[in-house]
Amino acid sequence: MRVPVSDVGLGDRAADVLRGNDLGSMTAAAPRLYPHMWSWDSGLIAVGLARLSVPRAITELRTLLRAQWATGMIPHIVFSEGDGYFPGPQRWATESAAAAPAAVRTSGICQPPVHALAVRRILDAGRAAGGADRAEAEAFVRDTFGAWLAWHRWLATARDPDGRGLVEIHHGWESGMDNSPRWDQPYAAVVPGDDLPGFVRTDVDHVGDLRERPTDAEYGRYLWIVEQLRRVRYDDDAAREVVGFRVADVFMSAILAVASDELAGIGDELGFDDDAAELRELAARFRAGVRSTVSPSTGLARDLDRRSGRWIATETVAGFAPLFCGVDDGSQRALFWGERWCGHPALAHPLPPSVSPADPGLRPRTYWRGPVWPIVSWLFSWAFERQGDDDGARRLRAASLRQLAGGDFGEYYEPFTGEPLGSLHQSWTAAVALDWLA
Ligand code: 9WN
Repeated sequence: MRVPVSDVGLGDRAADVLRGNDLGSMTAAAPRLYPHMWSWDSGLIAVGLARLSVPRAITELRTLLRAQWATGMIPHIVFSEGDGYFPGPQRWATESAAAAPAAVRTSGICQPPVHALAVRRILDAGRAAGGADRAEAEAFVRDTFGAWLAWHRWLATARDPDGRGLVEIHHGWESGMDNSPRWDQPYAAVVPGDDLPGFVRTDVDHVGDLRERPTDAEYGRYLWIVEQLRRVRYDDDAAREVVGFRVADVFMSAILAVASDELAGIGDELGFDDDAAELRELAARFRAGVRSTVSPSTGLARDLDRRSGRWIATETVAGFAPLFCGVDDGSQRALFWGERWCGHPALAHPLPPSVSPADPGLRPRTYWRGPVWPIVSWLFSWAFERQGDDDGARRLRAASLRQLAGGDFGEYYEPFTGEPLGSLHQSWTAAVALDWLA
């Protein structure tokens, strides 16, 4: 039986996880499975680090920005010196890309833009602490504002070329929800070529139960897209022409909307009025895009397969994108807490699983096909708090702290038993726990 640790002990253990995964100027996403820096992990890790050390949180994001591409893209992986992860820098071969940074090895795709949430947290934590922390946080925000703006601008142009307010992704990895049922339809059209170079997976060495990870067939498609992008040297325009996977990701679009609002608020404080106005327009455009995807029959938001022109209607947590970015008329909030979602009687904790517990296709141990991801719960609790729904935020926080009470900081959790799955000591899980405990 799992012995719950107290909240005080939980905070200490979360801090230990972040210290244990600290590589100096970056935090590994997990000790063995993910020995490098991941983009959206680093944003959420910085949220947690801001509760421990403002300078260390700043270092995390400065490291990430050193990997930013000349186009503005922030790559999804910044490679450390460590190995044991596939695909590593040799397979990505981004040195062929004109826009890649010279001094840092990175992947060639991106992930959701949560970073402005962390920048805000760092600024607030620095101001609350005062003294040197305050000065360092304010200098950091001033120095890096332009880089975050360039990142948002890149998403709003290269990834929304026709201005419809939906971010287009070129790989399931870009969504951060790699093998979600959301991507089954577009991936079905991705057929790896005979000339796909061979590969040996390493992820399966680090997870005891192979059901918890994507299948080999899924990996073949993942690697084929990397190959397509590598062959056009990760050029944005060429990528849109050749890539076999082009999907408007509704949840990433919602994240871009709220993150743009956060950055606009910072822009106001810095006196960058034009930039703040541009970011607010961008937020409004992506909110309208998110709203345009809602299915009249289910009330959930949908992704759009840009290659086939078809809507992708799945009952996944991403369907709550409107609730997350504040364009809900109240019906999504009711659905979220209702029996098809957090109120489902079989759940171990009233938290949103990656797939509806009422969907017979839910696979309770398989990665983004059913488990509860604490970082997703955190994103909703952050959004609820920002919207003034203190009760909703408090409920998610309380249930999540009960879920994490064993102190393992799992990557994801079995929704019906509460068992931690995937990697243990996952950095971003520890980080969001620290934020909830603060
Ligand atoms: C591929 C690091 C990352 C997260 C993603 C999660 C998983 C990688 C993988 O791990 O993806 O990017 O190899 O499975 O799906 O959200 O950022 O924690």
